[in-house]
Amino acid sequence: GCNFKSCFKKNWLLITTVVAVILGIGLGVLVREYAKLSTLDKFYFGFPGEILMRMLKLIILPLIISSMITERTSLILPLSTGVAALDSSVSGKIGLRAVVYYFSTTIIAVILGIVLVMTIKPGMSQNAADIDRTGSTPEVNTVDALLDLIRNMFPENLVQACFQQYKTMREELKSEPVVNSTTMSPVTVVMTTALQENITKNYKIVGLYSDGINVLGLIVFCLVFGIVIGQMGEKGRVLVDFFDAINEATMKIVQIIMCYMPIGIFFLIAAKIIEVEDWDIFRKLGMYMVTVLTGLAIHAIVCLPLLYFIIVRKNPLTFAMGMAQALLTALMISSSSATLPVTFRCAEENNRVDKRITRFVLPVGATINMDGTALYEAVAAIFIAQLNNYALDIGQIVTISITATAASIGAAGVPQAGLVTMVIVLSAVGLPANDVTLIIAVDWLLDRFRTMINVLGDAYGAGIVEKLSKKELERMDLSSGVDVVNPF
Ligand code: DAS
Repeated sequence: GCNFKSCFKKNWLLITTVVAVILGIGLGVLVREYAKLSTLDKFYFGFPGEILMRMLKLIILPLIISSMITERTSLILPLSTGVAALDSSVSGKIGLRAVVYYFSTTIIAVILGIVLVMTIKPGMSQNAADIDRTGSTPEVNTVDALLDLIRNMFPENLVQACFQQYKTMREELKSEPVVNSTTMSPVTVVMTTALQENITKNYKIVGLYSDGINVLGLIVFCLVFGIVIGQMGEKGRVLVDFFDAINEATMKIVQIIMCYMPIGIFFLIAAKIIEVEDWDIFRKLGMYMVTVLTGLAIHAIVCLPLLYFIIVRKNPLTFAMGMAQALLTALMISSSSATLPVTFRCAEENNRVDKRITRFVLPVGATINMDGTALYEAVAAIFIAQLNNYALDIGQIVTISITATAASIGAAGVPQAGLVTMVIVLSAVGLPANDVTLIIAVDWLLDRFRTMINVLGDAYGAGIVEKLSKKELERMDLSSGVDVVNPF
């Protein structure tokens, strides 16, 4: 059940956050009206907020490494040990179906979010003058962008991957006549021509590495590393324990950062209000919330029910109604893990999903299947790009979808975990983490709705995997001689 003290603690943090947002706005407006601050003063004013941003960035590296390496715990261990009632070949099949479901629905959510944020364009200025500033993005073509994406998945140096990522930049060569046969010796003419043919279409590569963590490379390496040490048996044990401990420690540090969050938010928001020139930013923030909420609603009302109906052939609305109490709990406490007991009850008692399925699909889903979080992360990253007039190329958009998926898998099912892992998505494409201020201000609200969708996704997953596994389950019932109790 719900631990009283932890419930209180969660609410305490929520209350201070909301109060910090309100007080921050108030202080910002007051200072703006009555105190004439110099630019330097304004800069000092935001200092406690700057510290919050530094802490969030600091935690990225240990967070990616430990959460991705330990992800095998949720991906592989339940398949072998977690489901006691199932023999290993059956549990393997069910596990595979669940994982396919988790990934495909998360990808659908991410794509939905990207399509919405690119059509609604919440972060774009309506002001034509602003749009003109777009200009100087480096020339990269689609092929370059996609190749960079793959290159980044295979970093050649792990240490370097912690602070640099590969980025092709091309610069048009000056159209000066490079080959001049009247002044050059014939040998030089031949050599220069050969050289020039190596430089495709008068472009040369000017930059190979840029600042920013190679998030994609680290994710790929850590996932593989985690799976490998998980399968090494006795010998790998020490590493598994080691990274589990690091992961636990990292999560504790994240919690400490969360406690500082209200203070940081207070100053960040006050400073933001003091410095804004362009009040349009609040319209944009409103549009951003509308975009996220619309995406979550479409995913919950169209995508998931449709999938459920196509596969299970039962009324998805009845199923969703059966989950109502779990959904409401998720909305209230914004944590899929803490909602888990209620999710179980609703799925098993109201919707009569087989316990052998729910005991596997729901807890694993609560930690790795977060459709709402993935959608939100993709929308937030592209929103920040739009705010900065930062033109994203196709490779960066694919990077956002992959890292948003990974970040949702890596996020724990606790309040605002998605906010912390979002910094990962931003740094993957080199977006300024500072605009997170705006997003932090409204995250406590969006967190609730995305958690609700996370829980709904797990629940539909249980129904769908049960239907797909009907044969195995019936065969097991027959072979073990257990009476098949038909609930209907
Ligand atoms: N609130 C989390 C959850 O439990 C995830 C998140 O912060 O996005 O689902």
